[in-house]
Amino acid sequence: MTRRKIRIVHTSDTHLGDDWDPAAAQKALSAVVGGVHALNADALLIAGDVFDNARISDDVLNFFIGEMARAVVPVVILPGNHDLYDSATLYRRSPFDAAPANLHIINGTHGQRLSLPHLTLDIWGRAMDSHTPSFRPLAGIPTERNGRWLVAMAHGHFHFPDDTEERSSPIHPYEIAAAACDYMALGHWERFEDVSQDGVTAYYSGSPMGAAGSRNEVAVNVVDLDPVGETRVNVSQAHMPMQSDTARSLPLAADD
Ligand SMILES: [Mn+2]
Repeated sequence: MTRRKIRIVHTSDTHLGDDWDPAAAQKALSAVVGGVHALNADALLIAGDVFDNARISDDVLNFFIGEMARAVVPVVILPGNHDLYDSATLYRRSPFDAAPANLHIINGTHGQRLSLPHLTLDIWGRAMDSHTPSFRPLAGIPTERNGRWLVAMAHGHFHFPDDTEERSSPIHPYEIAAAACDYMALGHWERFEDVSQDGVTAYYSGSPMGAAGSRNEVAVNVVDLDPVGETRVNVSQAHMPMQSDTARSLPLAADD
């Protein structure tokens, strides 16, 4: 099989429905979807904590589903610790009955592989059902390639080599190094971070606003996979403006 040259936008930790500033989280997600179009991306990955908690209203779910339809390209979601795929998961609530065909939710709690044949792309992830030290986000990740691009998604805490504390949902350097993936899309940390190991490219995207470090824009990871390029995997950060109600409502300057 000939792999296609593709571009993926990776984000995480959008925390829709948070109590602190729900409007900002929604505007940030809309800016990410705008970025998917502006960057001509082939797919969007959201690596966990898409939603802040399981008590969020149907309005938030309906907003999200509308935005995913607006994305048009395939969107793959991996549940994280704020939006667990457990017996009470929000991903089985009725608004998802109306989800568009381009929205894919990884719900396999022992690992699941999705195929997007037109992109020559497989995506593997393990949906989190409990945020504990025994939940291993990378347990069961493929160790062999099948000719397609393989992108892994994982939501958890990267253990630096000198990290001695036991954390929930740990991701160890040796697990990344052993993975047969072209890119690992990580979530759980609010900030952008390169945690690549032994030639396996692995990044946290950070949350859209957290990675941008600004209230007026968002940042996402742009992952270019090119079968003939000198570097098969290239990762960069793209910044997009966030539509701000405050900015829109500012009065014109007196001398305008
Ligand atoms: Mn998290």
